[in-house]
Amino acid sequence: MTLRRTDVLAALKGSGADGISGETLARELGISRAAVAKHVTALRERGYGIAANVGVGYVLESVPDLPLVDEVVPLLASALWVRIEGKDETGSTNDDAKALARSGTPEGTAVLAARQTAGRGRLGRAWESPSGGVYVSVVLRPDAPLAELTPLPLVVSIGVARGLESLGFSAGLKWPNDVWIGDGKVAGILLETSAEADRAEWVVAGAGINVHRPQEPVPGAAYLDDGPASSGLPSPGLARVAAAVLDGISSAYAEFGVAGFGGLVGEYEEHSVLAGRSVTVRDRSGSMLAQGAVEGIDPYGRLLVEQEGIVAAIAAGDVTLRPPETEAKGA
Ligand code: BT5
Repeated sequence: MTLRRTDVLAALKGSGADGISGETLARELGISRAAVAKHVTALRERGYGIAANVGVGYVLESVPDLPLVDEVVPLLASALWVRIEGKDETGSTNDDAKALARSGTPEGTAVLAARQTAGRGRLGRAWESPSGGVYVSVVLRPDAPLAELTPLPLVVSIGVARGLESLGFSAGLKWPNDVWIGDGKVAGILLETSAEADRAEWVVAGAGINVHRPQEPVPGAAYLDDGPASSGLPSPGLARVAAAVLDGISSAYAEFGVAGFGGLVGEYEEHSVLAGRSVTVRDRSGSMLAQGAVEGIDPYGRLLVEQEGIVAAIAAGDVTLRPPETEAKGA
């Protein structure tokens, strides 16, 4: 959104139910009345409800429930976020953030979208990205050897979980990169990195968060809308979710920078939905890496699975929970 449009919006918000005349707006912002009218039209096109009342002027009546930059930025507490781009629709915010990263955008750049047409998960899988969710990708430039960055997806997951907890939700973590609410996946995280020699040039971390339950929900998915009913909280708007998640990522990333994953592994384990569970872990081709009981996570972010008295430390893979009856039989 252009600066002037942002200024018009801020003035409308500031005037509240009293409203503000086009003439006053034009004078205060040093622009023509025609320019004011143009910005008001553009804001309406973005979903803002703005009435034009005779004798009063413009009155802001409603703000759209969208992760718009102008709604998210005022809610952010962290100073990490120096540049935020917003889109109604895009292919993948990870692709947009990667393009910005390649062109030298600073650490702390974020790209937000209200929906994606080609949202991606890991290993070429799709991420369903209809309206009603938050899709955000951030550019990080960690100053560390690549080998130390393997736990970064777990760090970002902790950040997303912190964000959701700050809104009153109880979030669980499923290794390596899922955030759960109850029995379902509410958010997924996708990291993509470019390295030179053994140092990361940039890392793009994308998170998709399900907020409003769509008409065709993804099987096995959770939506934040489902959570508050039991907790008595109102469903948060998309801008609040986006800001909370960005601030959560920033806080976990800052701690990772100071103390490494060793400082966060306890928090990961406390939230792990896999603790003590019987699981099967497969690699990208579907071959089984391990089957057994989850012992925990090590300080490198690897999943520890005990099978027949031997503990395997697994750096990457897909985990399926074995049904409780299988666990009981195996026990
Ligand atoms: C992930 O992959 O969970 C990473 C998802 C990352 C999405 C964000 S959105 C912003 C940024 N831009 C992108 O293009 N991507 C990132 P993975 O662990 O591979 O899980 C993918 C699987 O989750 C799919 O195969 C489905 O089974 C399931 N799935 C797809 N859409 C879902 C949704 N909206 N909610 C829950 N599960 C979903």
